[in-house]
Amino acid sequence: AAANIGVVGLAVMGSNLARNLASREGNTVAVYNRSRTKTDELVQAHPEAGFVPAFSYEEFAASLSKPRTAIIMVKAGGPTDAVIDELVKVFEPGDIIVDGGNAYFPDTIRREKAVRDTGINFVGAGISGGEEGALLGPSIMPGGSDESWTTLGPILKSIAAVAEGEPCVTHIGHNGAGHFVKMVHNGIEYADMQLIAEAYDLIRRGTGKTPAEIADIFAEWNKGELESYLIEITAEVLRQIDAETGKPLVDVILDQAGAKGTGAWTVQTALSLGVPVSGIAEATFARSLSSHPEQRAVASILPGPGTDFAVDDADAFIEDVRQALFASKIIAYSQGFDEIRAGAAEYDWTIDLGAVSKIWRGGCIIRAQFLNRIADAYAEQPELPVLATSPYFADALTRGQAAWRRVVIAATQAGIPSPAFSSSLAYYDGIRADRLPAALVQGQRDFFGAHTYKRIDKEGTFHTLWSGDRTEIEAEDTH
Ligand code: NBP
Repeated sequence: AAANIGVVGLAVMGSNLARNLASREGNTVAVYNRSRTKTDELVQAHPEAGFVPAFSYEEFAASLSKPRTAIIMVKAGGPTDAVIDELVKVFEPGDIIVDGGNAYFPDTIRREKAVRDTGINFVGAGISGGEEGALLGPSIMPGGSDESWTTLGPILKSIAAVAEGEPCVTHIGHNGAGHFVKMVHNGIEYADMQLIAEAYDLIRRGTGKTPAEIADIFAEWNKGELESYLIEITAEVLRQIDAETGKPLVDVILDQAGAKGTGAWTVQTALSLGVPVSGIAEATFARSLSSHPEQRAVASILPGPGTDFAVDDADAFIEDVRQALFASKIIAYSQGFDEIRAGAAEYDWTIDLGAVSKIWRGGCIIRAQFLNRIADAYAEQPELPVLATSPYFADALTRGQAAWRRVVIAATQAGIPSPAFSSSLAYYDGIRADRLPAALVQGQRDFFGAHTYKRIDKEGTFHTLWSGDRTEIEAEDTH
């Protein structure tokens, strides 16, 4: 037994994670892949890593010191179950199996329970940052038991990204908590990307600026409160010229956005938890809408407002868009953290929301300065019910709301879709409203389904005899 940690699955993520582990003081890394070639290639390409290759699960288990710790980095779903089944056969009680793939958190809850029954620890760990993150330092969101964190914590801390001196990893909570938080991270990523894309589209169509000129605007924004990895790479993408045509690359890329499903999971989960993550939902739907060329071709006959969109004062409009972007971003993150809070309550996890925002400051796709402000907000008020109402964010929304409204009005009048901007504003106006037309919805529900309603002026549950004499009676609560 020569290795203290092992990696199963040596495609791009697994091999980079194995190299990252091997580069840290004190680690010897055992590696195994279903098909032998990947193992041979990795070991030959990186002699400096001192990998201990294994060519069967038995050999892999024998090469690990106890308690054995192995990180699985294979395709999520069936392949993950297949590897767990094999590892359970060769591991012993007290050993630790970590799934670092993009598992759907209910699968992680199921697997954790099944593996725990054998006495082996199972940790579902969300890993963000793509290939580069895996190699140089990802943001890691591990779930699992406290016991497994004792062994695993120092190893994960050694390979995670570092932000302001702190490793971007924390024990999120039990069983599926880590993969749940990773899922919401990806959902927020969808919203952030869509908001940036809408800002770009509005500036381009409103001011006629070229992608390269807009790249300069984003580079400038990246020096202020919007500073983030996504803004930074947006500038790089917009500046890129296609070698073949000489055109901006963004103009030759097909405008159909793909998705691997984590945005949809975030929205589906939010729907079942009853959490309005409208920014993430609109971003996910915007990708779906873009990916139906047959529908878009047919619908192109539908008319727009019939006027050209050209703003009078380009600089003022660009500043309005910047403020609208920041305000909408606050709402998207506020909604995402709301989903984590609701998930924790539903699945009985204790999740420190401030710690979550801190481990997203480095290594992952949504890394940003902004996350420090979220950490501050939860440090001041751990039970904060709506993140957007914390003093810093409430102040930003107060300052930005007029610009935000102007941008949504301009987009609507010009016929430019801005689903994430406008739905975020609608959420803002909804959540702050003194009274909502939900009262009428309750009346309608009571009318056709006797679903009952509550009154503002007295306790109890009521029903109006709509098909009778329309008097009101006290009723059983049928919400
Ligand atoms: P892939 O998701 O492409 O999976 C390929 C790996 O799965 C190979 O090692 C393959 O072995 C192995 N595998 C399969 Br497929 N079926 C197997 C089975 N039945 N038994 C054993 N091994 C099996 O690799 P990836 O892109 O490196 O991603 C790994 C994980 O990390 C995924 O869950 C992914 O969602 C997650 N992730 C990826 C990124 C990213 O940027 N790519 C970021 C964050 C998380 P073989 O070589 O024998 O076919």
